[in-house]
Amino acid sequence: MTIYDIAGLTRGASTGAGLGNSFLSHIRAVDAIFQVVRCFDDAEIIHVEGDVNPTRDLEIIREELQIKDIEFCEKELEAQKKLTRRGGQSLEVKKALEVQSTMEKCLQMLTDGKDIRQGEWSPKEVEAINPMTLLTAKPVVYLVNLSEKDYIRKKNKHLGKIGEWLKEHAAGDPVLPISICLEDRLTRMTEEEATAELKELGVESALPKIVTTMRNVLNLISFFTTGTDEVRQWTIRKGTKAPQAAGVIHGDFEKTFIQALVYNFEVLKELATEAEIKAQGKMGTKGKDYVMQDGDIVLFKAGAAKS
Ligand SMILES: Nc1nc2c(ncn2[C@@H]2O[C@H](COP(=O)(O)OP(=O)(O)OP(=O)(O)O)[C@@H](O)[C@H]2O)c(=O)[nH]1
Ligand SMILES: [Mg+2]
Repeated sequence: MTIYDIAGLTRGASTGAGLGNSFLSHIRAVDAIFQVVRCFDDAEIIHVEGDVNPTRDLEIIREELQIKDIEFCEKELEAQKKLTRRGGQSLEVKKALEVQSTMEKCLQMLTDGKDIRQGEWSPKEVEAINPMTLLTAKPVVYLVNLSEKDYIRKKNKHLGKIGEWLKEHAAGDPVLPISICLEDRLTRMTEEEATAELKELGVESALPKIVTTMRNVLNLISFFTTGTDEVRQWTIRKGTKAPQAAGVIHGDFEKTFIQALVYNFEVLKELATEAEIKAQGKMGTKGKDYVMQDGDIVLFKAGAAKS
């Protein structure tokens, strides 16, 4: 997972204010968004809007992204209308009519203040929407940035309002608390120091949860390969079959895939050793149609590459 820091998305950005439209190409290029929401008070850290007000900030970002998506959809609608104006029954025209009605539906949602990811879309509509890389179609994980004190006591005066806002505008999107101050301090410590500090404060770092939440949102899962001296983690999409998973390790393995020996980490946790797993018949031989599961530990058998 690669995380980019996107700067300059403030009120009016969609029309060129602040760093203006440069944020746009950056957000268009990503698969999903972490949106950091400021909830900490600190008079030294001046907020562009003058005060700390998380729901107003959420509202600004929502509007800026929606304004951009409205522009994209209007452009696309015009392009499709040019194709359908001539009329006729050709496949091209039929397709254009479908895209046209999907764009109209998108525009209706956006002008109603709703994000595209909140809509119910048929497979045909998804086909029309996907290539547009609309900003509000991307999954979002909200990160509520608290002061250390609030993170530790799990309380903040804005949380109630944020919860209401998310329920109305971002139902189903994950939201996680974080204290960037604390995480920042931890990164400056050795692993032992950080562990001791967290134990002392009685909290956990938010980062592992943040990473697994984003992987979930992106439908990413892990499988592992083991050798005598190392264990490696590999990332694939949910639904990936064994040969394609093997191909992540080496392109040739996909082409020459024979079978996979598989057991799951959950089973390993229970039975502790590979020998015990074998003894209990929990190691499976899987063919090319096997759908990989999160936490699979795999040995792929592949033939020699054909030349
Ligand atoms: N006190 C305190 N300061 C913080 C916290 N999180 C960030 N800051 C500070 O806030 C300032 C602004 O943080 P940035 O990360 O640059 O903010 P940003 O939202 O990314 O700003 P842009 O990139 O300009 O859009 C920095 O000086 C940070 O050190 C926090 O939890 N507490
Ligand atoms: Mg920044």
